Amino acid sequence: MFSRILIANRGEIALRIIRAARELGAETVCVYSEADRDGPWLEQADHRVCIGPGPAPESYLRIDRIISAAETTHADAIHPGYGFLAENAQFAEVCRDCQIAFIGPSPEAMSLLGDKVSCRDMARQSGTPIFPGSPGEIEEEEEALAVAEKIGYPVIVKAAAGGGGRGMRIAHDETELVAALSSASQEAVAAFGNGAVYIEKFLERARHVEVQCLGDQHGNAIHLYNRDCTSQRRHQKLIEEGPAPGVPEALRDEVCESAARLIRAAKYCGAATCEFLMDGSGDFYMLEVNTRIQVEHPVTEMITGVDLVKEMIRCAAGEPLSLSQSDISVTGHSIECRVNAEDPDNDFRPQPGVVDTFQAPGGFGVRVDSHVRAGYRVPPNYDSMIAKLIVHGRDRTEAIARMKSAIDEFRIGPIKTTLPLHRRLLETPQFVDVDFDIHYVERLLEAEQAAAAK
Ligand code: MV4
Repeated sequence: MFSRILIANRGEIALRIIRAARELGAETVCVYSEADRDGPWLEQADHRVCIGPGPAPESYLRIDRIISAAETTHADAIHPGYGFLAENAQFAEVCRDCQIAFIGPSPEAMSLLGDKVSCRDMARQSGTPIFPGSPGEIEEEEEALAVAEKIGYPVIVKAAAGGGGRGMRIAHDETELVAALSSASQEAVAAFGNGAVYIEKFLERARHVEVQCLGDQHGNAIHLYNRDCTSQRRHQKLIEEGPAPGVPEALRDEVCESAARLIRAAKYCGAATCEFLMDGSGDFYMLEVNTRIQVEHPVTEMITGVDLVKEMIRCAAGEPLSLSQSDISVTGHSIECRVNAEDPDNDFRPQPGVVDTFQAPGGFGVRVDSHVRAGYRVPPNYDSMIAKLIVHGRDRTEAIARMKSAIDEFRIGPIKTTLPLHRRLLETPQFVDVDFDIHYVERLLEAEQAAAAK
């Protein structure tokens, strides 16, 4: 096991990693920016190193400063958390060159799955369902037109290096496709320095279902079932739950096993998530693979009892997975609400500033992952998530009731949060009846605004 783990992140995930490291007997080093000087999680770390000013490009994204901090504190491993450098293959490579273990996949596995064209190719070979589309990168306009003719419009042009909704264009006919190819490619060059694009059949209404996987350095890979993340706005997830409701068990197992095969084929070490869209007839199509621990990982921990962060640390240390596939089963249902310091009634305007009141709910089946306490100042520099409220129940009905009760118990002020929106979403017939798609939150917000304007 590692003796000292440097955490190249902040906030709730830094605290989550500290807890896992402690249980494994490893010390922790937190790097932090000047804006995070008073971060409550820093008190829980064994060591702290300031790595620069508040803006992330001058601190949490500075590979050189993070490596220096690891070297001066004699850390033997780095956990990147999510965001920042978590999916940066160059960072993973620099760690390896400096003989510091990167708690995550090898740079090769990260690049292979991070490039959507090579990932799609591997998925095809592993029997993971994907959208009909171009066999690889589109080289010529004629090829794109021929593929679109074959699969039928609408199609979506995506950047091979894209993700989270960037570098995508929808085309309904030939004219739109020609325009989409060049604009998607140009945007991809500007954003990722890689203009490669591919084409898929575009699915209008869908649910977002993802599969949690774990792999080790000994060729083992398992899945830990799925989560539904359909409740989102502008590619920001709001509510996640697991297991994904309304997926027949046989189909669920088939898709989850195909995801595990893909992770195994990539010789993947650590936690990975295979994202899928599910259409109205229950068919699945893989979108992309996230090569990091995800915000919503507690949902899976609650329904499987597996500590995903401890598992990824052990795997990076060369230990085999502590579980085989037959050890994994689902118990009950879990829901997570992301509590953001944003005003949902004011176009989600960020709410930086001091949190005077922070009284977290508790009780049976309630978990709060948060770095916040009363008196904490939310800095304006980073993403606005201040807490994750996670519940577990015997079934989905109990989990929804428990979440509503926990939201009512949660007191945060004077800043506005997304809690009231969560409370409303949990009562919509769309959510209750699992009759939703990736656009329902945005449609609901528009309807609410229209009603308020009258
Ligand atoms: C799609 C799609 C429909 N058809 N691909 C958005 C982010 C990136 N992960 C892929 N995305 C999509 N890909 C095909 N072939 C619709 C989306 C999409 C979406 C996917 C998941 C969650 C929210 C979304 C919101 C808008 C569009």
